[in-house]
Amino acid sequence: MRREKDYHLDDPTWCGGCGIYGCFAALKKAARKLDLDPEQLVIVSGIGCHGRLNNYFRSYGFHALHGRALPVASGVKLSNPRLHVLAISGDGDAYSIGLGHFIHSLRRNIDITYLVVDNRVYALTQGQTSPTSQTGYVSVSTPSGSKESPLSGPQLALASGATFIARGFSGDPAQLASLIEKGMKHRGFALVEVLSPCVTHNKINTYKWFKNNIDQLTAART
Ligand SMILES: Cc1ncc(C[n+]2csc(CCOP(=O)(O)OP(=O)(O)O)c2C)c(N)n1
Ligand code: SF4
Repeated sequence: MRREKDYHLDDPTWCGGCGIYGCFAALKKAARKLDLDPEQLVIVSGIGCHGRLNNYFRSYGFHALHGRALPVASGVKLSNPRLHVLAISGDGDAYSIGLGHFIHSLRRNIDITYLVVDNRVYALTQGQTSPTSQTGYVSVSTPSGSKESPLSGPQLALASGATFIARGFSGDPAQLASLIEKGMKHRGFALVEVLSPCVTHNKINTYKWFKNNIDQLTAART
C-alpha cells in the first residue's frame, strides 16, 4: 500500500496560504486511497499557477499550452486507455481560452478526471479578471469593475452532457480528496471544480468569504 509521501516529488513554491496546496494535498490523499501506481498516472496541466502541480507530484506529467490541457489529455487517454489521466486547469485556462475544448470533452465523455482550480482570477499573469470573477470585480483589466456575469462551470457542464460533476473547496482537502477519488473511479469524463483562494491577487474571494458562502450539499467522506 502506497503512502501520501510516495506521491510527493518536490516541495511546491506557490505563495504561502495558496489554495492550490489544498488541491495538492487532496490529490495525494486520493492517489493513496486508490493506491495509484505513479507510472500509471498522467497529469496534464494548462498554463497558470495550477500548472505547476505536476512539477511536484510523482507521476508522468505534461505541461500543455494555455487552454489546451484537455486535447492533450484526450490524446494520452486514447493512445493508452489503461492509464489514469487527470487534467488540471485554472478558471481562465478551462473557461476562457479552453472553453471549446471543455464543452467538446464533456460531449465526448472520454475517461478523464478534470480538476478546475477556480480562484476567480488570472493569477499567474498578476491578477486580471477571469470568466468566474464576480460582477463588479475590480482588477488591472477591469479598473471600473467587471460588467459581466460570472460563468458557472458546473452549470455549463450539465448543459453539455456531463456524466459526473462535483465541486469542492481547497480549504477542505479531505472532502476534496473523496470527490477526486469518486471522479477517478467514474468511467467517463469527471469534472471536479475546486473553489480555491488566491491569497495574493484575489482579496474578495478569501478563505473566509468561501466559508461564509459555501453550502454543504453532501457529507461526501469515505
Ligand atoms: C495562448 C496564451 N495566451 C495567453 C497566455 C498568458 N497566460 C498565462 S497563464 C494565463 C491565465 C492564468 O489564469 P488561470 O488559467 O485561471 O490560472 P491560475 O494562474 O489562476 O492558476 C494567461 C492569460 C499564454 N500563456 N498563452
Ligand atoms: S498568485 Fe495566487 S494562485 Fe498563484 S501561487 Fe500565489 S496565491 Fe496561489
